[in-house]
Amino acid sequence: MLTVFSETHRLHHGTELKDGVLKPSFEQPSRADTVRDRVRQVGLGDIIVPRRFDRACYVNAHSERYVAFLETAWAEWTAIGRSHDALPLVWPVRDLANQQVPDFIDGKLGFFAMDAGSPITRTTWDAVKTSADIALTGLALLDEGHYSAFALCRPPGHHAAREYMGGYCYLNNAAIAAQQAITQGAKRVAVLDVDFHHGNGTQNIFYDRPDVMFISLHGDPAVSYPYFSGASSERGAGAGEGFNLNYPLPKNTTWDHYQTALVDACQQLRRFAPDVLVISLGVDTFKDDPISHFLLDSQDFLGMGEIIASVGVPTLFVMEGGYMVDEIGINAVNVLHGFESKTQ
Ligand code: SP5
Ligand code: ZN
Repeated sequence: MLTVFSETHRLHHGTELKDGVLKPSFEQPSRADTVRDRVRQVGLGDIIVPRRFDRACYVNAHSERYVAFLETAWAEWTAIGRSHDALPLVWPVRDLANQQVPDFIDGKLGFFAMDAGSPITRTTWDAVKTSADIALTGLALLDEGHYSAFALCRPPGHHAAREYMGGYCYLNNAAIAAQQAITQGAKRVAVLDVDFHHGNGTQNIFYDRPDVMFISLHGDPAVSYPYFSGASSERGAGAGEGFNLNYPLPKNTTWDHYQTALVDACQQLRRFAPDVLVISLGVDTFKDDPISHFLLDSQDFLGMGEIIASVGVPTLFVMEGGYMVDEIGINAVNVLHGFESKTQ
């Protein structure tokens, strides 16, 4: 399996508001480098650099004004003399229903963000668009006849919705790739999200769409970030009803219980019969992950890849979360090895 990777990810590393304190983000550059090192060490396949794509490819999954915000936020932030990372500090919740985009940068940050977990630094946008290009390059490899590819994206994407960033995410790499597949003529595409956290952004982008199925397995929102989405009652809207499936799982979920849900999800995917499957591959379900509370061990990730292979369609793996940096390479590459063991 080919891996798509770029050193450009290192341009992004900021702070996040964590337990009431501003600290360096868990989403750190060593994550992607560790996964790249493991890909090399085990000889998964060649590692290639991404191609460049037009910004129109991002605007297919996001709104024009949101992409424009990401492009200009740093300039607007520094124009008033600020030099530290840009973070929002006020949000348009419930009764604060003014849907006008504010003119001032502090208002824009709140309007286009869901939390204080996605800092914008001077060079964030370069890393963000390269990350989306990595996913788009991975999709191009499938178009060119590869049965699978690994888009080693960083920053991750699945919390980024049509019009907001959050949870370390800016552009939704998996959603951009899924939408590109549709734009290029696929009739049905599915996104399966195995990151510990609910893929609220991907759900948001495809919620009313019958041509893109979204399935997520994640920590129960009653006790897990992002708290405000991921219930099993969220099943899609309008023509998209029934094409959004959530599997919230309890604290301390082990592989035994997890794999039952995953097998069920893959049965749903086979019934949908997508032309392409995109996997939002987070490995923060690992037992020692510092911000999550499932109990998968490294061997279990092999099983995860084997079960995903049972869907039997061309598959693009897109890197999402996973913060136990020592193990993130082993766990992510185990999924890819498990998948290949059932497809070659
Ligand atoms: C892509 C991805 O995995 N994003 C995750 C974003 C999570 N952000 C907030 C997590 C807060 C968890 N707090 C737990 C504290 C444990 N000490
Ligand atoms: Zn996550």
